[in-house]
Amino acid sequence: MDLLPDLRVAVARGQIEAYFQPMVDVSTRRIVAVEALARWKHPEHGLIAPNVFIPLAEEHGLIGEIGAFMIAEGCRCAAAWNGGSARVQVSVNVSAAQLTTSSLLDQITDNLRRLSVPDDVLVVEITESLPVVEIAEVNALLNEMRLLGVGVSVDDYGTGHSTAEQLAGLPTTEVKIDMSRVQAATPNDPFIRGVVTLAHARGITVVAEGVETEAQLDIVRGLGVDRAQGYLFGRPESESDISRLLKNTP
Ligand code: G
Ligand code: MN
Repeated sequence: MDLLPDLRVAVARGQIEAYFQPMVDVSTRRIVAVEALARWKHPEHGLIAPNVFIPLAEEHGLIGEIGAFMIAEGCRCAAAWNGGSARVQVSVNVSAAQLTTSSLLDQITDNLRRLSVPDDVLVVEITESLPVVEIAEVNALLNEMRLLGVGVSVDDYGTGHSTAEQLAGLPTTEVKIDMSRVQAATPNDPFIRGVVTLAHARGITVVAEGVETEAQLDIVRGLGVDRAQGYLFGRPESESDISRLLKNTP
């Protein structure tokens, strides 16, 4: 099935939507953040997962447009959910291709200002290991984001793409341990313990991804992980469903 021609029109026709998955504080189980995840509602094939269409978009130069849409949606919802004293962080995934284009910082700045999103609400999640030549450039960009109050999260940590330098060398505020590591974790898990020690020494928040059971939650809590995300707490939901969930959170 060749999805590329369809993908080219999908953004323009509003077939790509932002869904949001909760992240909770492991001790209180309250929602403290949500991750924006792209969903493609294809008119014939139904819901198409991002792991199918994001690589396609990256390969064919469509990621810039989808990325800009996700940033705009993330900021719009961040503004809506952070009126008054409410605080919920909103994380948006940013691919390496977006990081090395010059407009990313402008897009983020414009959205944050226009919508008056409070500081420390928006977080960008980055994943790929970058070629050494680009590290300095990306580092400068991420430092500028930090100056805007935007958080920097290292995603899928422990999959082989990620390295300790990403925690130590980049202006990281959060690290998300990949679900493969979380679901295989033991109560004394040396990898997770190591990440927590390294992260906490630098004031970095640790998130466990893919928590599906109470047993997994107990293990990561015991290892000192701060936040958890996964089906135990909720799947990615539409804006209206997440809005309702947040309204009912004490
Ligand atoms: O790469 P990243 O960590 O941003 O991807 C998050 C993806 O993981 C989403 O597509 C989401 O649907 C999926 N996901 C989130 N929580 C769980 C979980 O508890 N179990 C499984 N199997 N998948 C999950
Ligand atoms: Mn992510």
